[in-house]
Amino acid sequence: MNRTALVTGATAGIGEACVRNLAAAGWRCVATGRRAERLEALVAELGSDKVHAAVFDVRDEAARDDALGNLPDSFAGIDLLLNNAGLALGTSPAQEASLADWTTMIETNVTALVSLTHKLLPALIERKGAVINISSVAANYPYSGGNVYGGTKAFVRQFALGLRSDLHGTGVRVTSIEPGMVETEFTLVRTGGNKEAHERLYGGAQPMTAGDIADTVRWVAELPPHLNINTLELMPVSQSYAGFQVARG
Ligand code: NDP
Ligand code: 8X3
Repeated sequence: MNRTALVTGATAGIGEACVRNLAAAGWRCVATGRRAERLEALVAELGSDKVHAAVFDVRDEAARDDALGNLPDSFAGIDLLLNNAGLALGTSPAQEASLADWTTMIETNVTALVSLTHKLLPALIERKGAVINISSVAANYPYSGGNVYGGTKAFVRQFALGLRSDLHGTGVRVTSIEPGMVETEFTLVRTGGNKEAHERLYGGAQPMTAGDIADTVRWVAELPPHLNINTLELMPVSQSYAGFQVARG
């Protein structure tokens, strides 16, 4: 097997687990993120023949183009774009939320994802490759404090479905994966490093692991070429839907 994946947000959580999983299955991985030391540690651990570190902020198109324009030959043909880099910032209701946080989420989860996908589409079409977007259950079920984060993830899901229509007949596969609660650095990032909030959310809940999502990503990526998973939503057994709210008075 001689395929290459570009995994955004590979310095932690789901992206890092996907690189480990795909590399173990024989994929080459271009692992991206801002924290160079973490990417270098992955390369040192998994081997420079399997993993190439591309350090950039996904919002910085010039840095991205520089990093991706200088890939070693063996990593240059991308067969799978895994759009994973993303974040939530804040849990406040919209009327108390920070506009700067909203802008950061939109720029990272939406604008950068769209831009990278646009850049890679011609090559993906040429190679009959695949795009996997990491959306979220927050795309499908609104919750208080989810406001713009949920909005960005709904975009990520709908963009995948639209791409699938546009790419009809090209052989390129597109999937939206929509996980519920996964224990990663996500809540630390969302709360500005609040370890208690992290413990409160995941403690005793048996959340999904990043490895669970990586297994799913690899399964989707390695399906026979005539099969496309359009959307795939998954949750831990301990998580389910809540009811509607009613304000009285
Ligand atoms: P982590 O915080 O553990 O990892 C996030 C990754 O995204 C890091 O590698 C980080 O790299 C990268 N990233 C964030 N901002 C940027 C940026 N501006 N430029 C480059 N890379 C960036 O969280 P998860 O692994 O949980 O999150 C991965 C994806 O999964 C996200 O899109 C998230 O929305 C989604 N998701 C998460 C769920 C969960 O419960 N954890 C559930 C559903 C979806 P670095 O900081 O080094 O740049
Ligand atoms: C992350 C899952 O439920 O915290 O996308 O929004 S949730």
